[in-house]
Amino acid sequence: MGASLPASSTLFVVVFFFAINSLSVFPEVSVAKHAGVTRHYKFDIRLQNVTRFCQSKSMVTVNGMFPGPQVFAKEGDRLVVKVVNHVPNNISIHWHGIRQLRSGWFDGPSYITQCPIQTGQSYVYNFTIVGRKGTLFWHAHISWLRATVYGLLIILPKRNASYPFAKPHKEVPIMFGEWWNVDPEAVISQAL
Ligand SMILES: [Cu+2]
Repeated sequence: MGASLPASSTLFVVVFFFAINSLSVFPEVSVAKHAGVTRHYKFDIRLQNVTRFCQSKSMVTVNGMFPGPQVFAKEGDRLVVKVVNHVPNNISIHWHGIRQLRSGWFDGPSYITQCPIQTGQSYVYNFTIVGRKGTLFWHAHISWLRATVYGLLIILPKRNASYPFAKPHKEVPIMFGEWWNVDPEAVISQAL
């Protein structure tokens, strides 16, 4: 990268608004035998030019979005996420906070539960959400790609199940992240 190191980073807050009862946010679903449904997502890992704080740079993203797309499910649903790697870096995606019961190979950490997804390759994560509800997140789990590759994983209560508190009129997820003026991968390479 042409920019000088070390990087200056700026903390910023991303706030998303969405109506909890808006079914339009849900992706196409297919009915499964178990209580939940199967929800399909596609993550295209690709480079995208992003501008924040008057600085522009090319970064690794999911579907060209920074932060990445929100994933919605209900407790008991199955998530099927096809990840296609279009960038030079190896990558994997960790589903942070999900209990991988008999599906450990879909947990996501590169070189721990799976080989990373190589350039031009794809991998399908396929797991059921058990014993979790609330706002979790997903992120890249190799080197420092997690600096730009992350997004929310919002798990609503099962159908006909209640919230563990009064049902909110509206939810406002807040995600914290950092902005790096240079490529974090270049920073870690220099540090190593
Ligand atoms: Cu994680």
